[in-house]
Amino acid sequence: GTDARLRISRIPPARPVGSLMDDVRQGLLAPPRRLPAKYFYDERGAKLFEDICATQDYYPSRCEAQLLETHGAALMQAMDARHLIELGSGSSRKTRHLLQHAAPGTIYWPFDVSEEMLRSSAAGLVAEWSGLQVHGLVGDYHAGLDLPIPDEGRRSVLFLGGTLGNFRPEQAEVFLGEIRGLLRAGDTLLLGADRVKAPGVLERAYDDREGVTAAFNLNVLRVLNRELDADFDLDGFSHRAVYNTEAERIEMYLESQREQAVRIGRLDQTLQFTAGERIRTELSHKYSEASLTALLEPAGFRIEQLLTTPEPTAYSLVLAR
Ligand code: AVJ
Repeated sequence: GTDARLRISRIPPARPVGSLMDDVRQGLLAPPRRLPAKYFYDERGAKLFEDICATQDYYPSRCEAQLLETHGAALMQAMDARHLIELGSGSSRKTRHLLQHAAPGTIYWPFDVSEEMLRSSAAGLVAEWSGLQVHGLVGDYHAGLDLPIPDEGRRSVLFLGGTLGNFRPEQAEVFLGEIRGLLRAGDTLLLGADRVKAPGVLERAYDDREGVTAAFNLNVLRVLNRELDADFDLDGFSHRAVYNTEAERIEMYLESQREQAVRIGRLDQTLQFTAGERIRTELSHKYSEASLTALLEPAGFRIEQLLTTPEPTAYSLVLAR
């Protein structure tokens, strides 16, 4: 039955990872104000991200889905994996283009912080494919990749959506090293990476005309209000997305619309914002073939396939071994 093929485990942090309180203390109390992007993803934020993927303007997930659909069979054959481990699996919707080519006995390990989304997508997958086992992992991959994968069988790590881009290059290299620690000779990494392109296309993708990205960005203030007993007025801040050409990255900000004070109850602190003052909420790096190689090679990966959608919305899937 489906129950025997579905398990969910909680993954405790393998190492201490800064709490929201620590990160707010470190990043928000004084300018330049910034917050780690991972706090977007409470249940509401995870759903808003799914909605972003359905907008006209946010091309990466559509491009990635198209690459997975077109090349899914060949990728699965090249990976030849018994264990498919997906970091930040979300709804697993795009991964279906791979899973539909899975050999019987394949085990899919979706790893995500959003338990509700993980449970419902895992249930859907085992119901649809009788040859598939799903072992969902609930946790934060920033706290390490010490995962209960059995020794037996080839592995492939899937890190899709371009999420590696949220790390600064030096952190990305460390994280790729951790991924490599999960893999043995012959195992693979399938990485989604958004490409450097015209700033206008990028800025539109991160400030979509339906306003979903704006709602997603502002949602982090709701997270702070709830978790830290803060009193951010969501109408007092607006969404900004700027492409930094030098650093080859989108930077998202929340900009204070006026001079205002914000109380953070659990820190017993009051923040003073000037009009126009910004909080940086996300970095999303864009890659060239050269920068991808420069990131992957020192981590011990060799690029085996580089699949890219056409301009103006270039997006790549990298199969590395
Ligand atoms: C899920 C991190 C890949 O950076 O494109 C989408 C998140 N932020 N729109 C990205 C996001 C604004 C997304 N990642």
